[in-house]
Amino acid sequence: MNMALRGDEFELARAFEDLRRDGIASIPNFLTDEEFARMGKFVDDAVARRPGAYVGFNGPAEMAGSGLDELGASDRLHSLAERIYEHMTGRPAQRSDFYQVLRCLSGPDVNTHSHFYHYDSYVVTLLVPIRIPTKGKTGDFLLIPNARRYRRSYWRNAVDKVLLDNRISQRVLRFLAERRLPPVRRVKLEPGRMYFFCGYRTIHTNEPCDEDQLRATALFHFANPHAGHSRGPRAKMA
Ligand SMILES: O=C(O)CCC(=O)C(=O)O
Ligand SMILES: [Fe+2]
Repeated sequence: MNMALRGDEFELARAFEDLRRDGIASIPNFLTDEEFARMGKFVDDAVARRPGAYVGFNGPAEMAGSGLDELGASDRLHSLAERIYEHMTGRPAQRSDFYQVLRCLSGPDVNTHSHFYHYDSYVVTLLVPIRIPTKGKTGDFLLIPNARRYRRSYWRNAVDKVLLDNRISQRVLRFLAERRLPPVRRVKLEPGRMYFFCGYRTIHTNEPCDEDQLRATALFHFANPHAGHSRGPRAKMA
């Protein structure tokens, strides 16, 4: 077992139980208070520079100095993602870079960047909530866990995406979510926790928060099974 993970081992075993039951799990206190404060400050500063707009960051260079760049390069996070990958797929993980995103929602753009139900192209999705509103619409995370299997071919995977990325599917899922009907599940995210789920197999998205609030999440996507193929110009999410 990787040394970097030893302290997290107990939490991980428990989290795998949650994952089996709920399709998503989280590890508490994954970040130190200092790490978390630094990420929060980076987000607050970025949003203050562009008030009322959606602010997005792609890749570690764009979030240099936030601590998220260091986290994405750390052995600890790679070990965690690899363990989760092996648990989910039953196959040995290969070391590869994360596809790293930081999403800061506030202002009128909150609706444009919410309720977009999708599968990620990557097997493991790690989600770190940095700022989550505590009042009004809290921007909950919505999911239908493990709605599809792993696809052998890129094209079969692309068909799943087309079947989901159209007006009818999107409206049906939104209708269900807004009425709190199954199979859509809802998670109130808690800052400080590290959430994970199988982004490749799970239909997921976020609800909007109120326009005068801020909802910021960092995503670390790990292991793209169809890595040889370009993501294409229409890819809106990982
Ligand atoms: O911000 C969130 O809660 C989810 C974002 C997401 O699924 C993605 O960026 O792929
Ligand atoms: Fe996603």
